Amino acid sequence: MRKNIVAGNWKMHKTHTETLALLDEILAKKQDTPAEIIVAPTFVNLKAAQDKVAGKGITVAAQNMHQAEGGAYTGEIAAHMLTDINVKTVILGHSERRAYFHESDALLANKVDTALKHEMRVIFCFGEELKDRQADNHFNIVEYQLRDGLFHLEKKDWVNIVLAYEPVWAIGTGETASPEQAQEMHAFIRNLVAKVYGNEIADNLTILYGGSVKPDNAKEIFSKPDVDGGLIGGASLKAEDFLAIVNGF
Ligand code: G2H
Repeated sequence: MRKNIVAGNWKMHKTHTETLALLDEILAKKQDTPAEIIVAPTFVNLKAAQDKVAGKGITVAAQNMHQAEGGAYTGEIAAHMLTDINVKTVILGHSERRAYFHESDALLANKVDTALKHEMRVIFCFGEELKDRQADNHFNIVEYQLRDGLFHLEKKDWVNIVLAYEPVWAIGTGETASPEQAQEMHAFIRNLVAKVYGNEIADNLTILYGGSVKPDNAKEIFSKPDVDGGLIGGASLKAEDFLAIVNGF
């Protein structure tokens, strides 16, 4: 059965105090939902966040991790450091990591392997830039990102993969893909996975949409048959907005 997920990517926002306050508010106001709720605070706040929400129906994820097992990599975080504090979900390949930190598809394939080796779940982000869409090249770009980042995996690995399609032109810009554009790409992605891995894996795969999802557009986007939830940036920073999006299911 395919799972619905709403994940808040808090990016480089929220101090320790603010993180705990936001989680208190989310915990106090959240209603029953069929969707899994995930929040991804910054590294320094992961342990406190995990301790606060443990057993309360919210999953904590990391926004990134290093591909090595450990060692002399100043400023980096290894998978076992995350799992040691019970953080078992990691966002990889966000377009900001690809653009500002030069993360390539090959590097991301390594990171995915490391995460899976540590039995973590990966939220794998990808999506085309505006120039690609304008050149009508968006399906090709997405296909390459998936082939190079994920299609070396074995069938058994897919149980720990969640996809997040995030068209770069819609991230933090206020510009959202229309529900029809999101559905069109999500259906393309699911078909592609089905061609390579078979229908069962494709049907059970959760594919999130990300890029300026807000309370007023979430419900319509989530109503599309191949959109299984969202990865939310700006609108996940206020409990009220985030929960309104969660209630889109
Ligand atoms: C895309 C998204 C969350 P926003 O980056 O990953 O951010 O909702 O602010 O566009």
